[in-house]
Amino acid sequence: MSTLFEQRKKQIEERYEALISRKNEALFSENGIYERYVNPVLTHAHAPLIWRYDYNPETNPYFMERIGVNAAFNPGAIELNGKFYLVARMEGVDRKSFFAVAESDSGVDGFCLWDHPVVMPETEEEDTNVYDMRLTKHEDGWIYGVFCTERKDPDAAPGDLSSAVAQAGIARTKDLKTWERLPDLKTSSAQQRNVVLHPEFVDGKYAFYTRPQDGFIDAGSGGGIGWGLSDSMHRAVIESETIIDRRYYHTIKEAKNGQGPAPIKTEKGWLHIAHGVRNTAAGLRYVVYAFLTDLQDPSKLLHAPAGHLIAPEGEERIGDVSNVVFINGLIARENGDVYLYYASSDTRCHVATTTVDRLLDYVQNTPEDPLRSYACVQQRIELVDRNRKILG
Ligand code: M1P
Repeated sequence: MSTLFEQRKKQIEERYEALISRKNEALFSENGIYERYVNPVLTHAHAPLIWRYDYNPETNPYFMERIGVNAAFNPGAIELNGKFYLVARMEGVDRKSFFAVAESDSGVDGFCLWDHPVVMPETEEEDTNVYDMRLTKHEDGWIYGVFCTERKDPDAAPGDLSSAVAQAGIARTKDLKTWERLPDLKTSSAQQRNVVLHPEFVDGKYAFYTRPQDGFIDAGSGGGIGWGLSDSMHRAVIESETIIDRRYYHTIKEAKNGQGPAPIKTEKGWLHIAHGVRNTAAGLRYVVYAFLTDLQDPSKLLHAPAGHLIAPEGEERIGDVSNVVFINGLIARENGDVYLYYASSDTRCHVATTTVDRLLDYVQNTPEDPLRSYACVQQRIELVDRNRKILG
């Protein structure tokens, strides 16, 4: 007769197998810009069973989960030798985030996490929490991972166990297995999150997208997505930070915004995917948007379509931090295909597929935000009238 241990082990293994082998399917795209998919590509349930269960019947007679996983979200992404890799933010039930690599052949399903999570070395200042890695294949030959390192605010009042300081941690690798930690980025901002390394040298220097902010949550005087150059990655320092994509009153990015993954180089310019945040009665709402900057000067904004590219829909709207879509990973293939890896509500990872051509059409031909209701109406009437001429 089988024991409870054996019964549960069998059930759990069968369910896991069904999850990781299920095929994904593109949904019809109403907007024509990208296709969403039926299933998320990575969830907490994708965490390998050997991460979670003690397989020894002596010490785990009920085959209970011993170290649970709460969420899998905000993945960095990279293509290596034709395979799709996500470096996901895995969050244990203990609330700590860590990185883990998942690989897939198709990019839309079959993502399997490696047996061991990433061992991210620390600097002399320990990290309390690390998350949201942006991967950049730099022309210097390294793959850099720039991520948020969060530590308790040393100036927090006694009894305040929430205030934190966010800074940009930096590590590099050649294979996603062994990571060399470099010193954190230094800027004049009190806090930094959503820092991303540009893939090419600019004026012979390393170039970073930054997001200066006054507080851990509030951007405060931080005006938007910043840009700065550093002589080195061994001790990366940005002396002067300029804002390249501003926050604006009454837009999808009025509260804050942040660069997503490293931008895609196209013949029309650098194609950026970012996130914007606004305040609502139900709390902050995070959406994904896009913009284009100049090929020679990546800090010069060329086109900025109004509004969001991706907003939370259906089950995406619900999770640990609801009403959020966030992006820090994409894969742009040689053939022009683009895989946007976004996460919903700080809970799960999804993919949306498109092409460089479709995204360029979107950023170049979608009107900019005219910033006033009256002007929005004029913009729409102009479209209606043009269509009326065509349709009669
Ligand atoms: O909870 C939503 C997001 O909040 C932060 O993003 P930002 O710095 O723009 O506010 C990050 O902690 C991100 O991980 C999270 O998804």
